[in-house]
Amino acid sequence: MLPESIHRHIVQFSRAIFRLLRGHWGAFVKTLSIVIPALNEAPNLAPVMKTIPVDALATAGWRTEVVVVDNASTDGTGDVARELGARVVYQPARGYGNAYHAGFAAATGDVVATGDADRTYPFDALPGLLTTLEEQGIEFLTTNRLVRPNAQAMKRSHTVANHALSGVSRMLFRNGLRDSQSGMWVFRRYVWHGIDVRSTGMAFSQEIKNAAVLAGFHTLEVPIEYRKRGGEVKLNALPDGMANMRQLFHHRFRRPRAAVVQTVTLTQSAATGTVTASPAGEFGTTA
Ligand SMILES: Nc1nc2c(ncn2[C@@H]2O[C@H](COP(=O)(O)OP(=O)(O)O)[C@@H](O)[C@H]2O)c(=O)[nH]1
Ligand SMILES: [Mg+2]
Repeated sequence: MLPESIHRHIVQFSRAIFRLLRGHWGAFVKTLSIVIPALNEAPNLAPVMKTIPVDALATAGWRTEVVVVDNASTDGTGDVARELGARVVYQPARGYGNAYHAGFAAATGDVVATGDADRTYPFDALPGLLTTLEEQGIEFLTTNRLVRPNAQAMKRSHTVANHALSGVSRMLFRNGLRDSQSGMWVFRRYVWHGIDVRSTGMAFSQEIKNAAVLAGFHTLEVPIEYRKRGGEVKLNALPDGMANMRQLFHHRFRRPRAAVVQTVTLTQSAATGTVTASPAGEFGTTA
């Protein structure tokens, strides 16, 4: 693991380069990793992949890779994703946060974009979101689903819970964000190396936003379209909601880490080419 000072210098160096080149990106090949966590989402993957506007992104100068994190699915999610042309990372430890820790370790793009594998998030909006990121010099862009036109897409109880969690988040972190639980973010990859995110489950979503704000990255929230989910919800509303509430207070009052540690190693099988994440479920044990 890199010592904290070196780690900090790498993040600061990346930010300096980013600022220097701002406005000149058009002259370079820009690389984007779209990271999608998937637990038993096989039937949703083809429609999801179809909404990724690879050609429009290429026209805008982005070379795109899609990384699907198969979170120990039992319905062939990994195979389906591979057939559809995604890079597949196998994460044996279940959990939304575990999936992202593995996916971010595998991502190679300068910019990372995320979203669920359940047809709810508008990947077709990515060209516009990336333009906002570039033109406004944003380092961490998050999205707001809790706008009137999306009212039908989310269960009423989930909307109420999302507003409650977002209100507490705003109070504790002064982050001004309306939707603390949105799973669509677009950010410069160096941000991931400059923040301390420990959640292995659903709280990962709020934690990454709050950690980016705490670390002083230039953050913006923009409204997006949110669509009805295909297939079965993986979220356990009540326990996940309670766990998220606990995480908010723990995060706000915990002692900052001496080092930013994200300990996922990826191994590739020579025989099958499968990339597997390990260890999993435990982050930051060496601080
Ligand atoms: N809840 C949950 N989702 C997971 C897990 N691993 C991967 N995922 C994926 O993470 C995304 C979020 O789950 P979802 O049920 O859509 O939660 P919601 O969007 O908050 O209602 C989906 O694409 C899931 O397939 C896991 O262990 N738990
Ligand atoms: Mg979802």
